[in-house]
Amino acid sequence: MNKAKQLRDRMAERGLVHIMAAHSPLSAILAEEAGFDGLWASGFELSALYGLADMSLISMTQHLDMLRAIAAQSSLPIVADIDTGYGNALNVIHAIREYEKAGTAAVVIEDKTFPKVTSLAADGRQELLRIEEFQGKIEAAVSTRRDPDFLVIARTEALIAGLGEDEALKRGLAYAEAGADMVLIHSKKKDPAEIESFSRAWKGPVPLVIVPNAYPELDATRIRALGNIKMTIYGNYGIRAATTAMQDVFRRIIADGGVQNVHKDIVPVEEIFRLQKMDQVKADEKRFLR
Ligand code: SPV
Ligand code: MG
Repeated sequence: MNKAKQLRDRMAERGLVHIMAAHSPLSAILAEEAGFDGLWASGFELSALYGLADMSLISMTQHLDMLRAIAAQSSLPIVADIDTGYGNALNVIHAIREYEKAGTAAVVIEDKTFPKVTSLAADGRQELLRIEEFQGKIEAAVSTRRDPDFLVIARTEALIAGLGEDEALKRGLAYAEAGADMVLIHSKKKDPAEIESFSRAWKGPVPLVIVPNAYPELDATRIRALGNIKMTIYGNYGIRAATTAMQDVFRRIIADGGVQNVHKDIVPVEEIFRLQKMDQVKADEKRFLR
């Protein structure tokens, strides 16, 4: 089935979908096995994977290459984080064509100026586009998609930029009016009150998306109680989990002067073989190598 339809159907069926960040095909395989509804091709995670800050340094080509590699190893729908759309509305047209061809189910475009700066950094320079200009980018995305199920999600950074709830609501409504299928409201407050208040005040015609990176207490039960949030994106958990595990194991190997202790605490190589589908390789060997 087409992935965009799969994502829309899942949202209709479950009321709330859980989308896990993936920075590699392996992380995508693990997310699918764990039971997530979809994957977040996160700009933050891919930047971190390259050892770079999340500030428009990774090119669209790099992001698309990784997204295609992920799509080749997963049956889950992919929500692509295309940041600002790589420029103005004309760049958005090109991006939507390329991301849709790559098999993406949804894109998230944010209303910051290009080049962007990551949202969660303290004192980040957060400059927003004029509302009309961003509406043009949303309209460009909506009119470019070929599949009407392909989701265009407009992300407002008004709360991140410290402009307050009224501005965030105004922007969300303007973006829905421009044709966005959903509005992503982002916050870097440690307390979910800002998001809960926005959700209660939101009277727009489309549902909301959140990324509870900064306010982890807002769990699925509390999200569902709000009623209008239909997608939650776990935006940096994959790269943080991988970093936690590697930091721990690498430090222990140096401290222990060898791998004699850590080997018991990490997956055996057979588990990696399983994830690499070595069974299939073995079967193909038997069948075709003569
Ligand atoms: C990402 O994962 O790239 C995001 C979410 O956009 S955040 O980093 O919290 O802005
Ligand atoms: Mg991002």
